[in-house]
Amino acid sequence: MEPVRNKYTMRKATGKAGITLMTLFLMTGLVSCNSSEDPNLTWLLGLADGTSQSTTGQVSSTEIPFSYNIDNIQQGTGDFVFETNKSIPVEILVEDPDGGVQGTRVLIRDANGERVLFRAVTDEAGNATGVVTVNQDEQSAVIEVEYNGQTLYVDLDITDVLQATVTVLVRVRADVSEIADADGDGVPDNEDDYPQDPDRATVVRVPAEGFYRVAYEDLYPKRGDADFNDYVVQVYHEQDLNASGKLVELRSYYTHIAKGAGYDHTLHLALPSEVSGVATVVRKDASGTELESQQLNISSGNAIDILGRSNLTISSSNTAKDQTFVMGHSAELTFLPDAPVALQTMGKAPYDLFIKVLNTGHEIHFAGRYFAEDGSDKYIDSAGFPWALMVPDYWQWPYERANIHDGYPAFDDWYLSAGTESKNWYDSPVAEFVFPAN
Ligand SMILES: [Ca+2]
Ligand SMILES: [Ca+2]
Repeated sequence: MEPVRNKYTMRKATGKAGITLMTLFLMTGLVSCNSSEDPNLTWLLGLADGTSQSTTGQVSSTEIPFSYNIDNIQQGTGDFVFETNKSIPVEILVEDPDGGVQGTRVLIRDANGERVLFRAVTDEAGNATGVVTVNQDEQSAVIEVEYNGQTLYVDLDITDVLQATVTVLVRVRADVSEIADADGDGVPDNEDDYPQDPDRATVVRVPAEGFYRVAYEDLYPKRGDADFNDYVVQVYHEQDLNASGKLVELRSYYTHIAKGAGYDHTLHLALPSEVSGVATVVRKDASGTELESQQLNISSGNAIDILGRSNLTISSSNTAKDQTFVMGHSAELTFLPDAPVALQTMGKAPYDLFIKVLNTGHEIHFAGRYFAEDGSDKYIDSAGFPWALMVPDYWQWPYERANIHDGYPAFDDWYLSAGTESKNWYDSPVAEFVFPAN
């Protein structure tokens, strides 16, 4: 198909219907939703006794003068659930002297400017709302606003931030321009990850590079021995977002990488109960040969089977000193929701990824998700420890008979400070205690 020239104009939110002939040009999208009613945001905010911090700035070094205001809700104490990543809801409002500006492209990159964390186009009120998922030790990000053919930059401090609201006030009125947009979704061809598909605009990878490693202790409800090598899997996600920034397809990739346990396990994923759709799981052996494919209708939080019995999905425990690392089986999940889903509704990767221990019949989930009637976390043990950890892909699990305290001396600083110190504890392993799995 030949690209067509579409007219677009950024439009005043306060304008009346007559001026409504706008078309947005979207770079890529992100969520548009009322965050105050969002259950996941409520959950996030409920975790902390947050405080607010406001930052303002004036910028006129570009040809387009603008000012900005950032309201951050900062993380308080008492909400530590052993998380090494964080998802930050971000709301951005772009205004000019006449009010909110529709059709402005908004992009958030990491501090290096290399990885796209979030992309959206402002809605009719001038708002773009989404979620940025980064490691806990990430301290800053950069917001880019495309305006009248120029890029406005705002630095965003995300240290300990639970939620950010950013208002960008541009002192010149929005222009009208033209874009080549073959599929007519409002995202220019050169920025559209799916230039021929009006239902998709952006691919966001989570994590932005590499994998997460997820490690489980399997003695639940008994305390574990803190070796975090009983069942280890690595995972990454690709989210397809439409032009308004909602999730239209999720692809998740799982590989079994260690089994330092006598017990056997299976791996499962539960999506939020309000999300429904069709899941397809393709399972492959260690050489990448397809073993089976399974399709399942998902609703009401019913779980998706990801990987089968752990004694059959890897040929080595990958936990002994004389072993060479081998990869286990893998699974590729494709989930097509019945309707586009706000990223805040989806929650934070790796979502509710859990194991079932076949020998005990127990499920093991991440902390922070399931609570007993007395309010206690079902997946924090009597010593205040979780049975599941998620870490970046260069984390190496302890050898058999070693534990995470030996392997990562800074781990104790991290959890004893409730996550405020040594946020990058996994960067400093002690080689004699950890399996060289890279
Ligand atoms: Ca397009
Ligand atoms: Ca498209």
